[in-house]
Amino acid sequence: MSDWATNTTLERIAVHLLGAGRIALLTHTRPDGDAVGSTIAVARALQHAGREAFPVYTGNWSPRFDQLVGHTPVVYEAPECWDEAPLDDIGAVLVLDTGSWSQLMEAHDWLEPRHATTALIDHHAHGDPDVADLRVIETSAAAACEIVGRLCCLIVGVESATQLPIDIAEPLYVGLATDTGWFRHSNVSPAAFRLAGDLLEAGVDHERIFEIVEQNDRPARLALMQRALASLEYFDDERIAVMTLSQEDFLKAEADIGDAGGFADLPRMVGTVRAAAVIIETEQGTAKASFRSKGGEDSVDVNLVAQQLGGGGHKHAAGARLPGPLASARKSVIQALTAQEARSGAR
Ligand SMILES: [Mn+2]
Repeated sequence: MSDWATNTTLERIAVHLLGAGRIALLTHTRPDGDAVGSTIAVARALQHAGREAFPVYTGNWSPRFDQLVGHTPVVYEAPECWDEAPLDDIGAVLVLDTGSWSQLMEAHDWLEPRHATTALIDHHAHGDPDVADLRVIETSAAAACEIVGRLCCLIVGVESATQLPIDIAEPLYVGLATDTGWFRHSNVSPAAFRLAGDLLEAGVDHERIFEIVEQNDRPARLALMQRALASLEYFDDERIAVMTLSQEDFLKAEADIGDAGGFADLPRMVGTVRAAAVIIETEQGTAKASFRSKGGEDSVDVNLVAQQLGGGGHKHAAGARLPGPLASARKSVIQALTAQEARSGAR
């Protein structure tokens, strides 16, 4: 939609939140590091300012973020939670790291009538403006946490992120680090490194955070990765790489969907590969595709590929949900990817 753009300031969002008694923080379903980091950081900033705020998480929860959440009160969504305390008495809502109804499905009926008291902060190129009346959207931000860092400074009342309390600096660092692939992806920018530096100055222990978030997997994750790699196929002179994971793969690896994060990054280590996809069969028999691509002149815009398939995201990282069965989803993905690769010039 055309009015997917900033229409307010972070200062006004801070005033809006501080003026509310209790604040719910929503993010996209199956929250990742940026989703968890940004919501936990704002929850703690508001608590520092004497307000009651808590994140609400929907969809599969990844236990690797348990330590990050710590003792901060959060709501793990259940169908009945929307009618009960603490969600029955909310003065303001902040949606972070998404603005798409498709990623807020579980919250939709609760959230839609609250749009006038809802604010959103996002860094994605597309979204639904009717999710929130107050919007700050910065597509140049490497992570939602990059924008949220400034909001936290306003809420806590400090000049710079170097002065943020450590319990706010840590989750911000997790969001920034994970959304940039630990400062490897194309979204790495001077601003991202400046914030990272500020957060380290605030006391963040990089090695500890890395170990908690990235070196904390179950053996099931490697077993699932083995199966994903075994399924790897190349197309278009090894420019396109596609992997699939069926429900049987999850069963045999004794893994669940939370163990499959980041697999689409793996084929990019091959020199010829310009874009990669991993397609996962869901429990419902539908499919979920994740896309990644490399930069450069012949870069494949996987946001366009995902959009063609009803999804979206960023130029180098995007996703889409497809109807099943897995084999037909795989066919659609290969078709869309190779067509986009052919359009991407420099061939
Ligand atoms: Mn993000």
